[in-house]
Amino acid sequence: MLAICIPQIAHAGNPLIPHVYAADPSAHVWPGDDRLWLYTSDDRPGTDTHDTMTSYHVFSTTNLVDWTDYGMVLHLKDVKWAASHMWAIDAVLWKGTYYLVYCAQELNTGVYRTGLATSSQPQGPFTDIGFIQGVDWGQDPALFVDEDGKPYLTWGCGGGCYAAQLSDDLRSAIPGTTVNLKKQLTWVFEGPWIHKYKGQYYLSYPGLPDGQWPEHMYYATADKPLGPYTFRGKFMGSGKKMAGTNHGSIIKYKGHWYFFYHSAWVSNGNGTCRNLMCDELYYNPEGTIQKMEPTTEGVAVEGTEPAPSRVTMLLETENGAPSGGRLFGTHVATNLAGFSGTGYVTGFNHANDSVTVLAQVAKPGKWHLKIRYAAQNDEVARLIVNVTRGKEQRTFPKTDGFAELDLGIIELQAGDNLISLIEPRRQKPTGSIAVDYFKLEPAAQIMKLMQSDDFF
Ligand code: FUB
Repeated sequence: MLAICIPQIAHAGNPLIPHVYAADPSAHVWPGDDRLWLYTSDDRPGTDTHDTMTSYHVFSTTNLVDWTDYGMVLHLKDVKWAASHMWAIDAVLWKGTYYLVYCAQELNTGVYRTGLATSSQPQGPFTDIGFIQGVDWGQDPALFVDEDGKPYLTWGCGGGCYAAQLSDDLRSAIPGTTVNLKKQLTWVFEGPWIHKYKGQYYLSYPGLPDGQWPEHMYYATADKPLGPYTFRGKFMGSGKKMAGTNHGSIIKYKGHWYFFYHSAWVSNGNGTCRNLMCDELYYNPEGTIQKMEPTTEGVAVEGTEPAPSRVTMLLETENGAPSGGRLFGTHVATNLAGFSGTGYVTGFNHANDSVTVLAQVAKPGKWHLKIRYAAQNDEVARLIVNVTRGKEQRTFPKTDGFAELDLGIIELQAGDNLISLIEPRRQKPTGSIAVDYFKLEPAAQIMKLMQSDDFF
């Protein structure tokens, strides 16, 4: 008998990736990589202001359902020129290097600058290299590279919405190319994003109708990236538990167009504790964008219901301080084959030598912890979560190369969690353990818990 395979359709669900407060998603698909990447701002649990934003997060997926959270990838403490307000963000792959393109208020002046930070990998962590020259009041940057390879930056907030062509090293706006698009973009307030569809440039942005909050999403089109733009209208309004702000990116992935944006569904409407969202975007035959609304189903994906978004936190030990972790007495090495990321941490040669990673979550809850490591002998190490004590001594059996060890369930608190592996005091350290990464998965299914009072 001939079996006919009909792909079944499920939905990824919204909010997307609800375990962490994140906003302003910039979506990218890098050449030669089938993953979709999200570069996002971070909101602090419990805050009631955007002024507490100090870092950025990166996520990836291959199917819009299973997401990897790489944790914090850049923090204010590592940006010498910046004082505060690490707001919206973008990223670009430029001449083989991944750049985070972000904004922060400059020390002493309070002026928003557009910073650049680089990494050899799409998931970071990123190292700041200073801000782009000639871009004043550079809040909400987005970097669009045209098909001819020319880079354009858009940015702005209430006072204006600007675009300029950047120099070949991305470090400055080419003099004479900056245009203020404000008059061409009805109600524009902030968050511009350019994408190209059928040869036309689409500039989408959050705007304030009649100058009134909350923000709605509008767009305009042009024949050239720097305009002039023609206003086309609204494609998403606001609604229940939206955040007041909205901000997002439009991208084609595996044959479909998507709008990534944010809401405040997880925080029950607190516009400063936002979560990511995604819905499919459709064009009319003449190229206008169809009106859309935030949906709870989210995007359609292959599979069977229920297929709510699932997440794995992958915290690479070698990232250390740039990702909010810490190495004490230990060091990063690359000699052993088979590590993930850019290395592993080893050299636990003295009592209390340690490696610490940072895990950030929106709400308290139980997580399943696995650690990937290699050891020439059976090893013992202390596992400490947020400086709690108890039965924290764990055995790490001898391995043949790198292997994952299941360490069971740990409890995370809302916000920052420091998870450490520490060389115990009462043993002769051998230093042979090599720790590759910490992996965390929610102990219960995310969407089910989201719907209960006891989310996480
Ligand atoms: O996330 C902080 C600010 O809120 C962004 O820069 C704006 O676009 C708005 O989303």
